[in-house]
Amino acid sequence: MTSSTSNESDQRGFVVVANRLPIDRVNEPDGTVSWRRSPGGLVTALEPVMRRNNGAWVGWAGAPDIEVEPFDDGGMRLVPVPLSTRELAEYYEGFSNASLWPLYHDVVAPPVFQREWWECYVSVNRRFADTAARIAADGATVWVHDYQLQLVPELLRAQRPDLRIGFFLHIPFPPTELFARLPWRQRILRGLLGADLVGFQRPGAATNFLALCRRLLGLSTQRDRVFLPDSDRVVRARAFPISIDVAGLEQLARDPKTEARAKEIREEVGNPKRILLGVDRLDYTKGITERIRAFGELLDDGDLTTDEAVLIQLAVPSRERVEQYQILRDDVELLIGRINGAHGRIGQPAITYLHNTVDRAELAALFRAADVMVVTPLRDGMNLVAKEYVACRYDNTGSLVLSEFAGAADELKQAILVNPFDVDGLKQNILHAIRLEEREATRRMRAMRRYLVEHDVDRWASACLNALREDGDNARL
Ligand code: ADQ
Repeated sequence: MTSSTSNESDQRGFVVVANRLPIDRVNEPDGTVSWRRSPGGLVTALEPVMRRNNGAWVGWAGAPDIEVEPFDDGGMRLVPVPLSTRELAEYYEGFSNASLWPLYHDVVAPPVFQREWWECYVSVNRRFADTAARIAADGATVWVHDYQLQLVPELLRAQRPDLRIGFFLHIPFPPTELFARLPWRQRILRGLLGADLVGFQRPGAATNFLALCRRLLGLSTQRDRVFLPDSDRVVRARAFPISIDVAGLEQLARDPKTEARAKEIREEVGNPKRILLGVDRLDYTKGITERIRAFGELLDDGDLTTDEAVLIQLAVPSRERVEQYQILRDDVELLIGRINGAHGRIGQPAITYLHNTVDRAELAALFRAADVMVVTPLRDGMNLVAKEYVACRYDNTGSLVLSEFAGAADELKQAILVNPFDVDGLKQNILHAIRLEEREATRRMRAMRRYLVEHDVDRWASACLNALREDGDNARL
């Protein structure tokens, strides 16, 4: 990793702008500072494109109140955007995660609107746009990511009309009646319309966006196009469902060390007939309490015993300073405590719960150990965990219980689809998955795997970038 200050020659032809850099700044116990690569899917997907195009990544370095000079890492230029403690509280925890996040996820928690948070969101978005404008070469492609940066496309275009700008939203885009609650609704739409191409996870999200452009901005649209008469531009809005590094994960799953660890996990939880698994960020959109309640009721009703099935629930700590997340953690832990108190035995809890991050190898071993993967979000842009489970089931075994409110349900059609708001239905379907005939489980898994192998994250990135390139050729009216 080399460090140097930014100058004219550092300009790049391909720039990714995201809230976080693909690496984290870590304070080591001995007082030194190091950088750790975060193994996220986005980095994996973009790495080849980054290398080919000598790309740059603009994002926050993960620690407040520090200024870090741009530096090179593995063929990528990393350009940190500083955030103060106050900005972290107002732009990130406030407007992004307490206003937009719940609003965009069907208000499964009530969104909070505060004018100071909005002001801070605007000024931080401006800083990201200014940084991208400095680093982008003439005519460069700039790809902006996610709900934290929805104003960046417009702010960037105002300074750099020569750029080709794409935007991708990783979370759902809400229906018109919900989006209309947002006090700054027109500003957000105009922010997004600064892009040439706005990408969503599901076709329904693109439809919502097009309807809002008509209704709130009075713009005319035709199929996936929005016409902007003032600037003579056309913006396209389309779905590009994101995916994972299927081959890489499958390779890890096939590793004999992974299989040995999977066997060990089965023994550690008492060798039940079936292991159920939940893996999520600890977030109220993921339907964790609904899933655990359903499992607990199956035990209470006597429909299930812990000899037949136990649940392993992994929950990555998330947004721990936001109040809703603290409440959720208490609810989940209370519920698990009650169920384990009633149904666990010494050395064999009904639910094994980890509030922790695990590495990729351990995650793959868990996916290999699990007979039934239970993915029950109340609303989710895509849900990569569902795809990761399928990628690891190379022997076509195992069942996936999947919420119809996850984007992944559009593609993984042979999953056992559930409505997580319907506790009885959820219980029946979990039981159905546990007792599914092997032939039927194999038929479903084979079909899902066939689809997934064809639709991996490379294909997603190429589809987005090719569409953006095409748009560049006919963006003018
Ligand atoms: P997230 O809401 O974070 O992503 P998801 O798509 O499920 O949700 O991705 C979570 C990632 O974290 C997965 O790769 C998973 O393996 C990993 N993970 C979860 N628990 C873990 C643990 N305990 N230890 C280690 N890793 C863990 C947002 C949107 C989604 C969308 C993605 C990508 O909310 O809908 O699919 O972006 O666009």
